Amino acid sequence: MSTIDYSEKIPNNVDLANDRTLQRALEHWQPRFLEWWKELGPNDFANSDVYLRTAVGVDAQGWAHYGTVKMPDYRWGIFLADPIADRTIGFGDSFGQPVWQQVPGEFRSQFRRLIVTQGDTEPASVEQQHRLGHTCPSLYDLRNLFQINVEEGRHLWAMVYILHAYFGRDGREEAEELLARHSGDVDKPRILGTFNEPIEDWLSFFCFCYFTDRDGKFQLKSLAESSFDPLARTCRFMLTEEAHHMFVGETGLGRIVRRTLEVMKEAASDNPEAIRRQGAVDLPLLQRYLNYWFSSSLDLFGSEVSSNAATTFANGIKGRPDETTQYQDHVCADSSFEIEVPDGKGGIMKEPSPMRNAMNEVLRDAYIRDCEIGLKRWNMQIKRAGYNFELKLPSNRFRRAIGAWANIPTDLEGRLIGREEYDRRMPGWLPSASDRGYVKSLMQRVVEPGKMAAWIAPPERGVNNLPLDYAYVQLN
Ligand code: BYC
Repeated sequence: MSTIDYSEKIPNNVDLANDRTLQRALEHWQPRFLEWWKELGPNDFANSDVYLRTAVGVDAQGWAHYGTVKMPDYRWGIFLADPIADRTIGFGDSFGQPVWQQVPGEFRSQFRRLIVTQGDTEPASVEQQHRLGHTCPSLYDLRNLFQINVEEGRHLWAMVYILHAYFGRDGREEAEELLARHSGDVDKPRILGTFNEPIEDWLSFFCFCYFTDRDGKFQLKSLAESSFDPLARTCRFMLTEEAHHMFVGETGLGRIVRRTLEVMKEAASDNPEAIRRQGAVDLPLLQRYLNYWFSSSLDLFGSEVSSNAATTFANGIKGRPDETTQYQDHVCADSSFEIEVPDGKGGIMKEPSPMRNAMNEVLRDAYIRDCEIGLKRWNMQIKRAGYNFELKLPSNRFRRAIGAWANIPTDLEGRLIGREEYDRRMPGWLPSASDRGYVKSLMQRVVEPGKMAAWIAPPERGVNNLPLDYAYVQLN
């Protein structure tokens, strides 16, 4: 097992000290990263002491150390999961051959495109969440936000390491660009749509962690199958950290549902107005936020039929999550996959696509099934409380901006409708200006240890077995 060298300026388990050129290049990038963090990270809290976990090893047990840190002093480092001895290529045309320790020249630009896209999302999310700390519902939540922020910063380091170590001058230039594009910037936006959407309230934040970080899980799992072993190992370790981000999303939304149900019981009403008078999030409002973030996150998988996806699969660049255990056919040269597309006459038709071209859709299908799990749990809570309201994921055809369904008006069930009806009904499907205004009004900061905002129930337990009223952040 490799250990992490913390005496180095950049903690790492990649023996950076023995590659002076690479070390110098990364040490040159490091102050730029810190400047970016200062400008667009949660820097209004630079002097706060935050109870954070820091990676200290890469094995499943005991990989993290918990302690109080000021965020600018967080040790962002480069950690790759341990190599798997004699690992072979798990899919595509080179199936069964030894994995690569260097990027084959002919696949260089395809690899670079995916690594840059992955890398771009990490700082984007920190930028999106830049000001959330000011309206935290509790110190526990504030700490979780900061934990996520520092780890997304570390995930940026993970991709920058790969770019610097394996892509020469192009890689160094791309690493600079990762700090030059900004979420929502009109001239230099982030690459993928969702990462340019503002996250101005905690309901959006929890939806983002639930839906968008889950895309991260699926994409990282696919890249963890890559034939380029350093990329696969980097992504494997990133997944360890990613799990917490989805936990924050799922428990955050679950706690909102729990609090709403308490208020519904107290008010003896499920009328949204009555719930809002008590300062909670009515369930139809929550549903509209789910509609928004789920439909946006679906686009992150790309087009249903994609030549990029076919090429990256064939070339062993990007596989499917759990490729080895979940699938029998790892080559997919002759199989096909049925895709639903608009028939051009106002209906829907099924069309077979070569399996390799349909890989984005295969991933999106698996993602949707994974998203259902939380909804089942919350619906169970609602049912147990005696209400027959059901939270639902909208159809994967609803409000798409990428792929076969881009700009095709459908209702939440995915039925094709006219543009006029679509525009008219949209305010009932997505958060309206008044919904957002109401949610904004709830965002009052609560920073007394153990106290929660009125719109969210406390979590079941604190962080790392600490009590809930522990001062997870000392604001100083
Ligand atoms: N918005 O053939 P197509 C995470 C572009 S999240 C804007 O349809 P392809 C995280 C596409 O780039 C995981 N543009 O799709 C979560 C391409 O442009 P170029 C991030 C989009 O290439 C929370 C063109 O459309 N990781 O980690 O098969 C917090 C045609 O593309 C969008 C990855 O995404 C969109 N939604 O697949 C922090 C993994 N969708 O190149 C972090 C790496 C597509 O022609 N990326 N386009 O200019 C990939 O695997 C692929 O690039 C995609 C797209 C799956 C994104």
